[in-house]
Amino acid sequence: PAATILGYPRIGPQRELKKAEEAYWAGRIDRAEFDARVRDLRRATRTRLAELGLRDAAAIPESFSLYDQVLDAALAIGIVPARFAADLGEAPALDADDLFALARGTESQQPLEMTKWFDTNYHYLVPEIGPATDLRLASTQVIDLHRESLEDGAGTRPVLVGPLTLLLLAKAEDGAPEGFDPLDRLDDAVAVYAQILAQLAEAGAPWVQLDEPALAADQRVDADALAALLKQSAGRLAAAADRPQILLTTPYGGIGDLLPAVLATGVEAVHLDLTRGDLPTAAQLAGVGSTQIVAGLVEGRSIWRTELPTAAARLAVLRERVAEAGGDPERVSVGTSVSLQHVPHTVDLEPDLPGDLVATLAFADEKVAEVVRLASGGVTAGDADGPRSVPRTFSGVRRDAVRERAAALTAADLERSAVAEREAAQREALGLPDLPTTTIGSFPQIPAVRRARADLVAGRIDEGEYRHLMEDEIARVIDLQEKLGLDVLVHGEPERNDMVQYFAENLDGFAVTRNGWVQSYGSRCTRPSILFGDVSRPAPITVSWSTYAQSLTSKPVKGMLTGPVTILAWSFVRDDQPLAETANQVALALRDEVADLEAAGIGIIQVDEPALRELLPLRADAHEAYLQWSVDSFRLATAGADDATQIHTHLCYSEFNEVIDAIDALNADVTSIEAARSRGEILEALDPERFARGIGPGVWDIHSPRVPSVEEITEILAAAKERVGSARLWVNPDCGLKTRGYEETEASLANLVEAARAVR
Ligand code: THG
Ligand code: ZN
Repeated sequence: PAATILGYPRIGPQRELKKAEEAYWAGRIDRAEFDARVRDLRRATRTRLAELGLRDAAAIPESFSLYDQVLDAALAIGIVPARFAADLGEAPALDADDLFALARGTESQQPLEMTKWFDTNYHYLVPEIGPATDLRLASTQVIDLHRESLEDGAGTRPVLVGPLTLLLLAKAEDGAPEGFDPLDRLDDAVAVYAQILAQLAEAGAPWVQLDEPALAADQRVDADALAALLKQSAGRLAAAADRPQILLTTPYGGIGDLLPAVLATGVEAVHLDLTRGDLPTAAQLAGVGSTQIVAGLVEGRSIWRTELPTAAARLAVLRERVAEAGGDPERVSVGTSVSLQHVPHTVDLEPDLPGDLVATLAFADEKVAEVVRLASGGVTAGDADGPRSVPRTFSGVRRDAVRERAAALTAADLERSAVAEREAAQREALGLPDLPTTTIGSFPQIPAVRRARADLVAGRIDEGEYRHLMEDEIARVIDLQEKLGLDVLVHGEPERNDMVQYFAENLDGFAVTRNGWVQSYGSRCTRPSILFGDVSRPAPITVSWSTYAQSLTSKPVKGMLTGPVTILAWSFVRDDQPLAETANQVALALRDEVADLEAAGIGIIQVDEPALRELLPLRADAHEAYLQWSVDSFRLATAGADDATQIHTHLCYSEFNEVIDAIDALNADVTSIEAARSRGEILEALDPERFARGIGPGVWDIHSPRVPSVEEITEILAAAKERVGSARLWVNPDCGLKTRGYEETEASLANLVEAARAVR
């Protein structure tokens, strides 16, 4: 059968895209140079994929995007908010500069909102649409890319986010009438897609890929409505005469009983995610006819090597079922479950990883090779119920001591004393004023700190010198906070590159990569750590930094840890045991760190869980089980603390209301949350009957360099105090300050302290 993938990393093996963009934005290169560089990157990608075995050009998705694939599709059909009218060029020639204006904002306009793409760590830009949005072919990028590909002799397969997913992910433009739903514009959107398809056909594209991942997640409309919407979108596009053949993909999960509706649209090929989703039954395949099925058997979002015999056996079962349903088993091809954009380029760039770990890894290039091998038919089928990834059996994967400790846990290990007892003990131990002021943890990372870390990695300075430099920075940050008059201080985290990677580097069971960059949004990337084995803590991690900071001041210094759920969410995690088990191992390591911090005299310990909401499953029926283990792992990490030790947590993003009961169940003493962009809703949710804990709704939106005035913060605090009372209200910014500059940080914190005093 044929082989294909859904998409490939856009960033480039050496982060060429990021470098070109940041150089262009900073004015270091001009538009012509920028265009040339990104074209070279696309060309290299096409060549690479052909070399890896995708010989038929139409099997290579043209999945390049300058910033985000959702933004590309929105721009293609003219979903451009009216507020940007004055900032953009003329359709149909909206170009890279227009795209960057929407993505990054302009002098007068905030950028489009960014939010998580399904249950991944990728973030997309939320299209804003209203009843009057002029839907039209506004950007010809997808057609231009196809022409470019043909010029280079390739003729790859154009890719677009499909109309249904695009509108399900969009939000109503500000000022849209009450009750307007972006889906109200589906007919208009489909009409523009039809034009694009016609132009692609004219340009010579034999295939187009339309991604409809929304089918794999619960939506605001039910399954019957989704089936009808599919008919109205893909069905109408398939009915058009003038078009390439359509491959409709359904990544990020199973679509269950929606399959018949997908097959009924009349598209030529349908992709299924068979890693998250089950193999379809013959009954579900009843309408398959001559439709090609792309079997997404190679997990595109993990970095584990596929157990090919299992995949081959599942492929064989699928082909039998297709035949049973009256289809042609020869028309089943092999693909990835999702785009490979969520994994790094290649394991070949990782010379430091141990060989036995490497033998279990497959990044994007290696996944492509797996797809090609499976499709070649050269893999002997094993057991269809066998392991989905190559088992990891080398030393360090199983540690008996870790397993014995986890097995001995009881419910009591998750419990602390009653809140009132803790409150009394903490009041006595900490002696804090009403409305205590604090920060979330990190202070701006100045160039000298980044340089010191680079010097350490390169061997230009030794550990001792590095520690000195960091301690100097900590002393500076403590001094600054004392001058500002903050009540609870932090050490500022200069020693951390990334709040997850730092712990991964200091725990057993993890490996870190040298070049394993994955796009987070736009030009920004992270390097997720690899959690491959049982997790334990060989030695205290943060204690010496926190105690050093505490030695410099009589004010309490908060210990700063990253919680188990976030450590999992932002790493590549082993798939050979339930996430809950892995989370508990991480939690136990953190529990020891909490105990050591406490023993060393640190009276307040913050355990951040910014990703708690991120791992929430796409299907509502899986929420409860997730919230159970995720909350339990946080409790396991923190419940060993004495009554007098105050446990804080911090959650980023504002989808606070969706998980407020889970946040309550974390049983932390104080919770700080992002609130700047959703103040009203957050205050509404902070019903003291429902959430009776210390709470710090952020008073300063740290995502912007704007300095909030004393009056502004005072007003916010007064309203919050009205709602939650002065005994439980904390005063803090929205999030960590790592990405901010010192100028606005000092000014904003000074205003924050003054406002807190005024409200007290
Ligand atoms: N750490 C990790 N994962 C995350 C975040 C994080 N996922 C969600 C969220 N935060 C994503 N946000 C960002 C914000 C900034 C950057 C990346 C993700 C960023 N990255 C640097 C870059 O691309 O230049 C590289 C940082 C580095 O050198 O490590 O700016 O906080 N794990
Ligand atoms: Zn945050």
